Amino acid sequence: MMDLIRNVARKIDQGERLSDEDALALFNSNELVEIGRLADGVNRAKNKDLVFYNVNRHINPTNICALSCKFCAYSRKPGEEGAYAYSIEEMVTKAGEAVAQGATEVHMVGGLHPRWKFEHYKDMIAAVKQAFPHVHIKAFTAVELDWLARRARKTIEEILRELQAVGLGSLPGGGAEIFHPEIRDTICDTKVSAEQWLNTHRIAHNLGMHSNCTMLYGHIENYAHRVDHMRRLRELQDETGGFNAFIPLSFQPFQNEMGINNYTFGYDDLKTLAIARLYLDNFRHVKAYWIMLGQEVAQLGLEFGANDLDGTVIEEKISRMAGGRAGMAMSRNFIEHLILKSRRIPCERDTLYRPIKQPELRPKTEPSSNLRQAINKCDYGELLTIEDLQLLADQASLHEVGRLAAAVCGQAVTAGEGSFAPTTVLKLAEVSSVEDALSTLDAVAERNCSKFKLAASTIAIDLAPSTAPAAGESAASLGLDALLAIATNCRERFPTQEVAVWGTKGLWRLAQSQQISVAKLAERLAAAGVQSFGSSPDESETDLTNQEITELHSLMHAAGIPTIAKVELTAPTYGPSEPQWSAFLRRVRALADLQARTGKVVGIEVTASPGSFITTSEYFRAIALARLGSQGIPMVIAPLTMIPTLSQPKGLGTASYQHPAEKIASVCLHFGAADLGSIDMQKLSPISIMEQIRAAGFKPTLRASNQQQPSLEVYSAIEQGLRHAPSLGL
Ligand code: V47
Ligand code: SF4
Repeated sequence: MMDLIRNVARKIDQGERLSDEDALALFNSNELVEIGRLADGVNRAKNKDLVFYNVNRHINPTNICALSCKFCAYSRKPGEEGAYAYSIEEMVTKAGEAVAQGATEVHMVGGLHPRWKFEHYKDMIAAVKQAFPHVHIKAFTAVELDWLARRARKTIEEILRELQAVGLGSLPGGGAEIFHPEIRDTICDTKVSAEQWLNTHRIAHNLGMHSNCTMLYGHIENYAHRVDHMRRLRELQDETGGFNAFIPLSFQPFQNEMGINNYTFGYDDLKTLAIARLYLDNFRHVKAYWIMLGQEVAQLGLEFGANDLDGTVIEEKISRMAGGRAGMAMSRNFIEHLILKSRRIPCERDTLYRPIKQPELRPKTEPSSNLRQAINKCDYGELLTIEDLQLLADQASLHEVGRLAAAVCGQAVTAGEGSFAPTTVLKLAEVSSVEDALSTLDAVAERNCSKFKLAASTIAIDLAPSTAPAAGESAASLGLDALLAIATNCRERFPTQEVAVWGTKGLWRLAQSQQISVAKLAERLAAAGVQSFGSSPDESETDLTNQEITELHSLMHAAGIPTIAKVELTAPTYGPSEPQWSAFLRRVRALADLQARTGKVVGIEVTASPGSFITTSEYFRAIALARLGSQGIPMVIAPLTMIPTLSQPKGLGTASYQHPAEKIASVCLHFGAADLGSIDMQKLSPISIMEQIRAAGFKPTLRASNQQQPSLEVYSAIEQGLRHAPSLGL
């Protein structure tokens, strides 16, 4: 595979165009970090450190549509529930609200209204333009234009000239979907053909109008269809040069007639952005459309060749109605925050990519010789000092630390595997007695087994105070005897599962309330059959010193209990300042030193401390640095349920991704993580997580003493992508 990367790198260096075969091979390769690094290089050569965004508003005039594309959750028939159509006054009002917030662009696309005449569409544009002459109107996909032309019995050129005359500025990129007839004829057979779509854009370009282009991916198409799609766009761009930006649109999987209910994998999103950047060598701009990717993947997209985050958007309906979770609007401040946190320079643009204000570019700096030394040390497998790690934190690119960290993972016994621990969690503070605890565990175990045909591999007794609204007794008040009795019983009832205790502070509280030493407590836990110890996800440990943490872990080790430690990254304020790398790295190093003494630290979990403003690219850097700073510790864990996310999901009942972190978790496996942490099977489906891991190119395995691998039928369901295979009752 590295031959492929070398070959592509050589072509890029020599200004040679990638072939379709190259693009296809990249899609089929698992070298995510390397592909991203190449794409980032190409992007920076074109756009330096600039990342564009615009202040805009989407107005979708109507969802009433004459067509019935199979993937579309947005359209309605006249009179159908949920059908709407804005009046021209309403549209002007909406545009006015956006202008008041500084919008320079209005983006208008919608359904093909069976009764609206061409004149009505012209009036729409004219009214908005008259009210706000300085606003750029980007409106109507090639699909809408074809519809208008047919209804008005005019040519596309005539339609475009008339719309241009009343204020149409450019065309959006929608309606392209997938050009290849094998797919197009299935998902939107009544829509304009690829040739018609491309010709409409050709005509617009020849009239001096710019346009965008999109590709709807992540449904039934394969990689070859994607490459075919991009090739046709590249050819038209060669001919006219009229495309501003390429925008891959990740399929939003709700309420479609194709029976697809999976979001795209973050891994696929990033690869698609990067390959688009590499293959579409005649495009200057590649957009990470956050509305469909989610803010987390969109920000990471900036490392994978994207140089544009689209805009503030406000009230987007098309993806929202199809299950988009990213929210309807993002403030200018938040967009800038994401860009600054990826160490790039935000630049507000107009529709034609002219900066609204000239940005200040940083002078290009060569990597310091110290940084090069630190990188060389990594490459030769030498131990890094805390100063080396700090240099990597401050100066190395995310790809560089990712590459180095992945190489460390590649040397591990479990290389190529991505593990996690399906877990049954018992909050001690939420049970009232030993009997209550045991019957709760029995019920959960029974439910999990019948639902997933898979037993948990770990039973975790969490000592943190309850986070439930009606909190019961505190752990300390239920007492040590109860904890020991529960552990002993678990060992008997669930002999193939590991019994873990979670909670550093909880352990101290327990020792204090029982007036025994932690050493003694550790011995008693070991005697009761407790086999591992870790942090509680619900209690931060940033206020504990490294010495306190390592001492507690070493007492556990002395009692024969292996441990997993937590390292939290802190960014106390919102804004461009860097997170507290030094404190983070020192804790990593303290744990690595402990490991050198006891050899019983099984892993370190990387999380953000509560309330911290950690963005996704910072989190990925933290994963990689943790890996590089703790060479002797078997695994770095990106605990799926504790990955910091930027947007919160809003109760989308049947969502395949119950948490946005699920979209990016398996990508962490490419940046030095080997494990996705404990997955509470009451909250997340282990099947979906295995599928994620597999999609990122790793073999999913279960961690901990449970040797009971998923049944073959579960594995084969994953292979076939049958996440909701009815026969399995999943
Ligand atoms: O044409 C419809 C797509 C497009 C779904 O030019 C879906 O700057 C995902 O083109 N999941 C409209 N996509 C949006 C569009 C666009 C968006 C942002 C910027 C620009 C630009 C253009 O949305 C449609 C269709 O391809 N779409 N349904 C869905 N379920
Ligand atoms: Fe209508 Fe566009 Fe939806 Fe197709 S994708 S049904 S053309 S609104």
